[in-house]
Amino acid sequence: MQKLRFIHCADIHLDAPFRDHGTQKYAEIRRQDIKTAFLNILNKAKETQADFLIISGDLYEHDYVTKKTMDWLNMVLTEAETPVFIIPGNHDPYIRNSWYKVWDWPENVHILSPERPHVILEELKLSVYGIGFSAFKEGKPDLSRINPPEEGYFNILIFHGTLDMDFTEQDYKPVSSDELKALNYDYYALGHFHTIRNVDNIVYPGSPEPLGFDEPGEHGAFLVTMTLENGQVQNNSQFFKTSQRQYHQKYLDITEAGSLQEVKMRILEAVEGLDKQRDLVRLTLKGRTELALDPEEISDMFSDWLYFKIRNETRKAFDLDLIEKSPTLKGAFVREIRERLKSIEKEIKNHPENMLLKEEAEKLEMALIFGLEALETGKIEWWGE
Ligand SMILES: [Mn+2]
Repeated sequence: MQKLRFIHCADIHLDAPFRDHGTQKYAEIRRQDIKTAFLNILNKAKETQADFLIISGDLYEHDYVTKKTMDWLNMVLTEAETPVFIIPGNHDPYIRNSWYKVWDWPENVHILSPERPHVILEELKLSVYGIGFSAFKEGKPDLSRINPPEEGYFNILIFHGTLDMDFTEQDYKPVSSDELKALNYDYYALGHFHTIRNVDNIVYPGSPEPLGFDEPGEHGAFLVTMTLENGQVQNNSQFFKTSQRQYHQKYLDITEAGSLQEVKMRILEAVEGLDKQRDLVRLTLKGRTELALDPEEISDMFSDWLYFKIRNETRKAFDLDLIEKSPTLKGAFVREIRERLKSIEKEIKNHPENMLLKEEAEKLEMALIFGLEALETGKIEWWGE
């Protein structure tokens, strides 16, 4: 039985700008987080004595990465001592002035480029083929130029691009899982999606450090063990966490809140158990209210958090008495529902034990608000739990 152990990571995005918070200090802390997450990957490789490391594109941000960070990268990759396979992604494409072309990379690093997409490591019985980006945007890749798998070797394809998406969107190398599987490789080390996604042996590990509110949860990379027995390759993947922070996008419907104090209480409840340093929070207030809300003032309660932003997307409460009098569709709707509510309330008085009637009344009250919402905005949003 032959065995291989390697680490698969992608989408590190060294020196990502992190401009959304608006302060330089925050951006610096977060860029350091990315480096710490990457060091966690290298340490894991050392600890587990991994045979090699795969980085499936977007290692750094071409437009922002500094020489200082490249020096640091050079140092830590050299210290890793293990072979490292890298393909360029859409944020670090293989263009004319790419660091992949002009930089003197350590000897243990293999950049898989169009000139040299295929590397064999005889001592590991390993064959690696890589397809990265040579521009910031690229359409459908030509999979026919990929070498067929090498017999008697572990065959890994490294690829950066979108999988099983709408194929009319051609900007980021769209492929289907069926197309990849038809190549008969043993493991497909993908990059581009920043949250974990896998279809059998086609794997996106996600970004080791999450980069925005659309990347919730814990992030990390995969430690993969491949075994070859009786001509069959088996993969075993273990996720390990590397991320320093966690993004939380929250919505709070404050329609029922009677005072600013209550709104503040509800916000505190919504973030209970979260950590000021570890958890980054964006909370959006929703619903209908007459309260005067100042998001900045409420945010001040959380000024000691690394990132806590409140957005106010509440709308003015409905004035039902006024709408009822108007000769519009909304007026007719309110009159109709209120009429039905009145007759149900009468019945409830006569049959106070009948729970179905009470449920019906609650439904009508909700229909009144949702119906008006739909008539006014053309859609219904639901932020309840
Ligand atoms: Mn990326």
